[in-house]
Amino acid sequence: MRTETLQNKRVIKSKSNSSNIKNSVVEILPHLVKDIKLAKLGRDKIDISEREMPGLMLLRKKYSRTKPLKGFKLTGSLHMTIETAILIETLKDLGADVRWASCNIFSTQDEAAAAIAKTKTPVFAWKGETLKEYWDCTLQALTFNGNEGPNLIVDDGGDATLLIHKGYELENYFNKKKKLPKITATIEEEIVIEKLLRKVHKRNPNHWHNIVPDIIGVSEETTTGVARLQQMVDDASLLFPAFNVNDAATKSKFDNLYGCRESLADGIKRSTEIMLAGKTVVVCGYGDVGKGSAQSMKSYGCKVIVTEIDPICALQAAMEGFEVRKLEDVLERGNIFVTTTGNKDIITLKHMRKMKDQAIVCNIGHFDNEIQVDALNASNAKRDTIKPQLDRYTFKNGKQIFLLAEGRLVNLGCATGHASFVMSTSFSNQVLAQIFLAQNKPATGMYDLPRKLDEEVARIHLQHLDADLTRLSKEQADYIGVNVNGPFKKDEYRY
Ligand code: NAD
Ligand code: RBV
Repeated sequence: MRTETLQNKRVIKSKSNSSNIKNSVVEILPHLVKDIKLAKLGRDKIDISEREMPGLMLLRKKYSRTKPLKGFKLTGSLHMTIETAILIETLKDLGADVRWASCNIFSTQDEAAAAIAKTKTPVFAWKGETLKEYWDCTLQALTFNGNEGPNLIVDDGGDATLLIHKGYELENYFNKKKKLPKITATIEEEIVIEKLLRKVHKRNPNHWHNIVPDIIGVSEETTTGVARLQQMVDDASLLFPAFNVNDAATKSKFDNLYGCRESLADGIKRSTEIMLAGKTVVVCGYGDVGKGSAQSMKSYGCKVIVTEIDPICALQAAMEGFEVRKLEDVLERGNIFVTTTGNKDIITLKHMRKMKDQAIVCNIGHFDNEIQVDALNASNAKRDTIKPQLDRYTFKNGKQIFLLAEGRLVNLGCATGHASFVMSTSFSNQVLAQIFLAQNKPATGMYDLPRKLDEEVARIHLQHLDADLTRLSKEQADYIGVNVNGPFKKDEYRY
């Protein structure tokens, strides 16, 4: 019923009908967005943000004539924000045939999606999707002409890649056993995926085997997505090449760090309007995102406590002056708790029960399983939704805590994610990765951006900040054993 109402509002049905495409696995739709009338607002914001994305604009200038992505069908599964709209238009400018979905149910900026839909690019995303809608949108983005797949994928967190691999696995099972396995999953999202794959199987029992041979590769945006890919490389289950965008220095050492340094506070403040100065903030994890988050909170005048499992990161935190503690020992001290680990069950129901009254709990890692939200919802705590993405839970003893964005990444769920400039560095790497895949069609495996290109991305963005770079003399270059034009560091250098 809910889907019906939402669809009536959102869907602009095309004249074409799924029944006229043989073995179509989706209904043929031009797009699914919240409100196409938001397109003008989206376009205005895109125009403004383009000025802050010099990397993408330069790549357009450099490649829009030669069109290295021409003839390639490209699926994106990445937060449908204003920055992503500019990435999409860059990929289109380079010749790609693009379809897009968001990689999170709360991260779409509806005005950005509308502006993209208005250009007749099939985009399937709105803020506040259900899990079923989310996976239907992912399938829509992955399906060209009713039953074809993409050649190239831009993934963030690996959901598009996961759907393909799960679908392929299910077909393998069916081909071997001549029947589909029973759904044994207990997690809601896994059940949704299993049901969707069975629907696809009914429509076309060979769909995923048909599309996989045409996939040239995926470029992955984030730490957690890369970890998922690495596991597939390790167990030899990866079906196509993968490009690790996250570990480009101009991605993780900027977006994860400086991006979160600004967008974490944005998410917390837009949602709760809390005064940060003087509060005690517990940051779980001190990797790139944790470092940015801790620095951010410190700069507002918060007392910051860090939890870590890695002694190197813990030592870094301690030497930055942060108190390093176990979460169990600071539950009654923290006013705000932020998870940044990419790991699961960091904040458990037991932890939340012990927190002080009015504590704020949020996550900025990619997935929502860092906080035990399901257990909290299943507990006897009473949930009041104050507004979308802000819930207050009252425990039996009267103590209350606030949960932001239902445990999903707070900067994109409660605000609009990172600012455009830092996304320009990330997305320049995405575009370079896509060109690399299209031009080289490498063998299955994981690939990194050459350091030289990483330096190029940085160079473009330096100009925008009016920074003057010093040039090495030939003698100096020879003395430290590098080329005057770079690369300036060895591949192992960590920045
Ligand atoms: P990272 O690997 O650099 O850092 C994660 C840190 O968490 C590590 O230092 C690890 O030792 C620590 N950790 C793991 N388990 C822990 C535990 N039980 N307790 C305490 N610490 C623990 O990863 P990253 O690049 O900082 O990314 C972290 C997460 O944020 C990932 O899911 C990533 O995809 C996501 N991310 C989100 C955004 C955003 O805009 N919201 C931006 C970039 C990355
Ligand atoms: N991220 N995207 C945005 N404004 O579009 N903000 C953050 C945006 C990405 C970021 O690159 C990170 O790795 C990923 O979201 C986590 O899902």
